[in-house]
Amino acid sequence: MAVLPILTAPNPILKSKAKRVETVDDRIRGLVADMLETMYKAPGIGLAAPQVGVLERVVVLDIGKTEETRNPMALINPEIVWVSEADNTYEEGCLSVPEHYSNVVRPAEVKVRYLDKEGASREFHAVGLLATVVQHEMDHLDGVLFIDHLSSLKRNMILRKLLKTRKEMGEA
Ligand code: K1U
Ligand code: ZN
Repeated sequence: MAVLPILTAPNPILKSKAKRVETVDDRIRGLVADMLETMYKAPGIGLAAPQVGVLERVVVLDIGKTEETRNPMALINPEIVWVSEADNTYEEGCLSVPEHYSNVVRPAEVKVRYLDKEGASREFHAVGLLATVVQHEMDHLDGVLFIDHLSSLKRNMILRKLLKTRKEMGEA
């Protein structure tokens, strides 16, 4: 297992659409293991493959609060098959948009169909924080960041700040 570097915005990979996984094999299971290790190390409660530079439709999640209550989930080719009419607002963060947080409105509940690590088709019903995080991670698979849900004024302000920080750190 390995901790992978997490890409930060602006980066064209984070704006690209990820491809469906054709076969759930040891390569994908290895990617899932590396993504979970990377997510726990960050720390984060979700991670999508494009955030580690892999344009494939793979997501990991764990909203457990402590190591004792860990509940890692891996979703391969996830699809939202139902959304609630009611919305929920949550102040979101993103490991690819470090140190910025904003309210985002999304459906309060969703039903998600996905392949598990053995390639079996499964579904789950998500509410509350889990519903927010799974939608946030699935956006990453389509090249959408939480800042894309904000006004262009707010989004550009955040992107400018990220570029400034990157320059100050000598990375650009
Ligand atoms: O970058 C990501 O996609 C992960 C992101 C997931 C997320 C968080 C909140 C709302 C929507 C999506 C994060 O994990 S940011 C870090 C974070 O929220 C957190 C970190 C440690 C403990 C608890 C929360
Ligand atoms: Zn994110």
